[in-house]
Amino acid sequence: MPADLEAQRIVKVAGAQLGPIQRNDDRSSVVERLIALLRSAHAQGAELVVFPELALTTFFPRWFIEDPEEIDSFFERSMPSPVVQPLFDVAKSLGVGFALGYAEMTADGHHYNTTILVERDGSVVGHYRKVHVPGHEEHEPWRPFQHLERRYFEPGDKFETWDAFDGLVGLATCNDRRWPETYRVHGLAGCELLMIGYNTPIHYAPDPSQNRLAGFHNSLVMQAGAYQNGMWVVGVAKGGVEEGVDSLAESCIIAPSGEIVAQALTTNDEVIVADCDLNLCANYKNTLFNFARYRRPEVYGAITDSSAR
Ligand code: CDT
Repeated sequence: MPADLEAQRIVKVAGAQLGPIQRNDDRSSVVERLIALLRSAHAQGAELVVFPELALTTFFPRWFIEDPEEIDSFFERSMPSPVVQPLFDVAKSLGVGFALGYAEMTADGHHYNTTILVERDGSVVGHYRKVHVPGHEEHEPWRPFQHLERRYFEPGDKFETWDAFDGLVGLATCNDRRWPETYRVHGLAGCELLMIGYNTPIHYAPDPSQNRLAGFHNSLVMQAGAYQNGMWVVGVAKGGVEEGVDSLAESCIIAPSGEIVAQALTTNDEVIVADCDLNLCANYKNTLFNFARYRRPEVYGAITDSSAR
């Protein structure tokens, strides 16, 4: 159908970047910040607000914590948990949907780095559990700070694309954005809008020569992923200096052309918005990146299998 005869599908999306959350900041004060960001996004016309990864607490994997109770204190046993309920209530009353990253502890004791997606009417669209869990499992005292995600979180086992917000949408989390498979799996499912929260320390201890490239790599991977799959990508940081660790901000909204159409200017709490025209995805999905017509899975399917050499 010619584009001008199609129903318009323009979703105004906000990226709600967070500045640092210090360890002593109590969770209700963080929820107040989230609500203020959501209200500001709504005042700018947004109907979907994307919050960062692990948006309720400081980024606790930077510490080696031995006491299981202390570790579990960073996790939510239900969502909404009582302290987060006001965010759900305000969002529903304003008719605004949102994606919120948090540490999830299931009833049977599993731990995940999870994001929940909530529709404008307050219904839960789905949960996503981070697939690519970076960092290390054991205490490595040589580092200036730890990255113990692999100690505290189990990996999730699937990407999903949901019918929501007038289109096909998906979630990914931080390190996932560096992996082309994240975008391609969503792209193959027709995803039109991928939401990604992140916490990215600028110092990368295993190879500090990468430090100066933190911002470059951030936009490189998300812009390429958007373009090569004809989808909108919304990348939202928790940035700034948190417990002495400087983290990348630079939240941005990227069009299916690969162009950045909105970008945060600060390292603090900040809202960015863009009109995401979901019909624009077809310009790419039906031309250069018409997967059905041009992909050659019979040639390279095998090299995506880790058993292949
Ligand atoms: N949170 C997260 O996944 N951060 C990683 C840091 C690099 S791996 C130690 C990232 O990919 O941004």
